[in-house]
Amino acid sequence: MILVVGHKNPDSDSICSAIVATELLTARGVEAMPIRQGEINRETQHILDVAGAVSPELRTSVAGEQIWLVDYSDLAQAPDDVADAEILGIVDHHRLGDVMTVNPMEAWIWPVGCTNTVLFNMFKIEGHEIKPQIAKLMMSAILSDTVGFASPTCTQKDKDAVAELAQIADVQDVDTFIKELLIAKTDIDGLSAAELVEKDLKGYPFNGRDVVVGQVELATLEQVDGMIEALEADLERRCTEESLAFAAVMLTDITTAQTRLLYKGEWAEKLVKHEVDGMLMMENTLSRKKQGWPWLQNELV
Ligand SMILES: [Mn+2]
Repeated sequence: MILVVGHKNPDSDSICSAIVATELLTARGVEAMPIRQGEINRETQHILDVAGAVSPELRTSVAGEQIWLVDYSDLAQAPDDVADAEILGIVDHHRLGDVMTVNPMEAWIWPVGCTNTVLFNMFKIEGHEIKPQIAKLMMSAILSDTVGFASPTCTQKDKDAVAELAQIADVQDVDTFIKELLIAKTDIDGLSAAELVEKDLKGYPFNGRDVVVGQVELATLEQVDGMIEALEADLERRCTEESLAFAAVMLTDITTAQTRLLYKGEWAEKLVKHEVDGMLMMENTLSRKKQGWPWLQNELV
């Protein structure tokens, strides 16, 4: 039995790709099961509901198991006891991380907008049928990761995949499908400051220290107007409690690609020069992977 596991603090791609990769392994005749390392967010729940799919089981220990990693290859995002598991496969669309394997393994890592775009092509290469429900999960994940094709991470391969998957899933009106997905993505009603920071928080080891960068995707920055102080206090708390050198959260208006960066920690002073009227605005910044984090790495060295 192979366990297919997405990254910590799972986003929609991480959950959908665990289910889809399990489907692929099953089509190969291999016994597999999707698992998740954290709670399902609102957008992912919307996707599971629309597809009529069940959530993977919550499981954070993989010691003694054979596993596939989907949507990451960084130790920091893997289960804590991943060193005691055997990694047999990786499907991902991020930079190559630092996981190590004992035996040769299967790695599918493409510079595209979503892990599900890689999985879609694996289905095609291997000639497996894609069921409508699986197609719905795949196209939802691609549209989520590429923010409805708007992200600079989006490639022609992502667009081609969605065009074909929409037909299989019998989704006639892709624009409405995207709109409903983005409404679920930007729904932060009732979430506390800590929950917002945690929502899509990623840890990065950097220059021998630990850094975290979260991202909250919004329909308008006004959604967090009354929460700035509480969000900053939460970043401060994380720095103290987890000895972080830097903690930040990108507040991204996905309609204008404008991001406000809130940040705290020992290294925070390196960024102050970019503030205007006490605010650090990153223009034309939708993607943490391709824009936010590369810029921060330059500034934090
Ligand atoms: Mn992804």
